[in-house]
Amino acid sequence: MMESGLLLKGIGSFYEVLTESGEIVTSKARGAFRREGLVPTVGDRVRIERKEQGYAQLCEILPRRNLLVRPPVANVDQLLIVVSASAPEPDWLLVDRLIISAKRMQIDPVPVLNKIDTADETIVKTFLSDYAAFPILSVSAETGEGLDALRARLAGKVSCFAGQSAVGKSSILNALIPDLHLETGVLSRKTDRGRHTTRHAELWQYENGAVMDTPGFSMFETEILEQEELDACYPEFKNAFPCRFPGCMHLSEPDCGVKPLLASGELKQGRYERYREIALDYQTRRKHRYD
Ligand SMILES: Nc1nc2c(ncn2[C@@H]2O[C@H](COP(=O)(O)OP(=O)(O)OP(=O)(O)O)[C@@H](O)[C@H]2O)c(=O)[nH]1
Ligand SMILES: [Mg+2]
Ligand SMILES: [Zn+2]
Repeated sequence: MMESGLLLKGIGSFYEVLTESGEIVTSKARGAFRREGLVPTVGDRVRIERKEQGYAQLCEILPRRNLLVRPPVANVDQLLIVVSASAPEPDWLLVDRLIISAKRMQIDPVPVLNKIDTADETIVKTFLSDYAAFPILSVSAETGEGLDALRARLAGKVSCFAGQSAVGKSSILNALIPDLHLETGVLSRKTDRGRHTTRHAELWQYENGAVMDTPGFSMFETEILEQEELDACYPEFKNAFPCRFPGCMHLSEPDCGVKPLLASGELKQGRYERYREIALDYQTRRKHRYD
């Protein structure tokens, strides 16, 4: 009997598959995958067949809607981009770059402000204003504030947590899943490095979906973007009147449709300043593309 499931974790050539009936079944990959150059990946939607001797075979990998390389995970629905309301000071440029990486892979970016129990007023203001065009959340892993809304947002989806080190990604997951016991805090990280702990990709089933932690400064690389592709990563640009010049970089060109959005408040100054930096960076990379 064939069953569908979600690949949560790989251990050698065995894979833990969460079936539709909610059971976790250890399955062995069919030998043919290797010959076909297919690697079963965490997040894969798969078909398994249970065998007599109490084990199951992973028979088929269903087509993927996206595939991240670092960490290796497939079919991600949303990227929770965590920033801290106190320390460490937010790296807003990293947030904006993560948003772009997510959008390029058809992943919904969800900026999450953690540590609101120790909030710095300026950080909170910047977060709420700069990311108003996104489905933002404010939480505290410490007090539990806002976690119900986060739980609702995670339901039924495959979600990845990303962001700077020490913003509280693992702490949030521990608060959501009581028996998870992920290592948190600076000390545990030092120990990790000393022991050369390999952190592998693993999904945890959660609220009819699944979640994944990623360590430190995980960054998803993006290919070089054309200006129009970059434009599409900024929901704030949606109501911009078309610019006079096609491929307008919205820097200081005449009759630019993006610049007026600053006056109307649809585009925030901070987002725009970081946009300029990112746009110029892509321009440089486009110029040197064939070097
Ligand atoms: N006050 C407060 N401290 C928090 C909160 N969430 C996490 N922390 C603390 O922040 C520190 C870092 O938390 P982690 O969960 O390890 O951060 P991380 O994002 O997983 O860090 P990396 O694994 O290094 O990427 C720990 O000392 C936590 O106790 C919170 O909501 N409020
Ligand atoms: Mg962590
Ligand atoms: Zn323009």
